[in-house]
Amino acid sequence: MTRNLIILLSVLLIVFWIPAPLWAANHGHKGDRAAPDPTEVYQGHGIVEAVDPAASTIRVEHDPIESLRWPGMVMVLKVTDPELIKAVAEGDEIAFDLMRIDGEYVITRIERKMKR
Ligand SMILES: [Cu+2]
Repeated sequence: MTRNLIILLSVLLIVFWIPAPLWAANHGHKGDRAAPDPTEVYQGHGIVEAVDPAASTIRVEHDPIESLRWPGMVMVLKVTDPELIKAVAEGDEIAFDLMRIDGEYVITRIERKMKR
């Protein structure tokens, strides 16, 4: 009886407890999906919080991106071409394309919806 209980608890631990850290570690945006198509383009939408021309990055508060199963969040994203963020400023509402290049999600296109 006691032994069966221990076995049951062990099984429950393995099923419910061990995967938890795996889920938690899954929103690093690097490897959210097992084998993403490198040519696939993901569409995002959000508000620019900061622009860093020197690093070719923007910090954007983006809406959920269903195609990547990302929730809405704030993140720093690299752009493939510094020209893309030349006209972008803090507070701008943007639509953007993301591609996974060399294991990293990067912005390949930006369209300003509304500028502040
Ligand atoms: Cu994100």
